[in-house]
Amino acid sequence: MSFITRGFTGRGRERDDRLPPGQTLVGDFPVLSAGPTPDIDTADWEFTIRTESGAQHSWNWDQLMALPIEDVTTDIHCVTHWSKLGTGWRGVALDTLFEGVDTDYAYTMAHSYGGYTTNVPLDDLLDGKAWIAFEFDGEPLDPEHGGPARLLVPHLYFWKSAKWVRGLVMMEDDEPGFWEQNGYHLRGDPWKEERYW
Ligand SMILES: Nc1nc2c(c(=O)[nH]1)N[C@H]1C(S)=C(S)[C@@H](COP(=O)(O)O)O[C@H]1N2
Ligand SMILES: [Mo]
Repeated sequence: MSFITRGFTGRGRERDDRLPPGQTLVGDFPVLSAGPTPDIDTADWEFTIRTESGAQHSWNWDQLMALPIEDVTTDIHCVTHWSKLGTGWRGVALDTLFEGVDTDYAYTMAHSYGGYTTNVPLDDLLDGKAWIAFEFDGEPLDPEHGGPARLLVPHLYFWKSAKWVRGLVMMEDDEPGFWEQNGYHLRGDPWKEERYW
């Protein structure tokens, strides 16, 4: 029986089935930023969804805080092969923000303070799959991790989770954002290892 016991207790060799292919667990929270960390006061913060009609739906910080707030526990996966399991966030679901938005376009471009962009299909933002997150681990989101608020789209590689997010522009066609123009996959599903294209 000893070989069976060893098989079940040899944790070093076991692969957590929450870990997508090619990923490795980390305990810390690496910072990956393509540029400097912008300094954004919540008093100046605004988030805007712009549609094909030219309509702009905007929320300032107080308006965001007045919306239904959700606690989210989720795994995150960076294309550079690190994953964290069971991370805790607090934010507002994109479903809530899109409630009053009328659009026929199926794609979005997320824009950040500082100029970062990333494209995300609208389907990947709705049905409880994405949030504007402003707390991590029970604390206000660190500026280096995207504070005061970032997009959180945990079922896609983490480059889709735009830090310092300031808005979404609806797009008729899928167009590449910053990393996608530099070779990252247009969608980025970690379970299909959609890393590069
Ligand atoms: N605005 C902005 N958002 C960004 C990035 C960035 O450089 N700028 N990097 C992306 C990448 S590649 C990753 S892996 C995650 C890293 O988030 P973290 O620094 O909180 O770990 O943020 C994503 N969002
Ligand atoms: Mo990344």
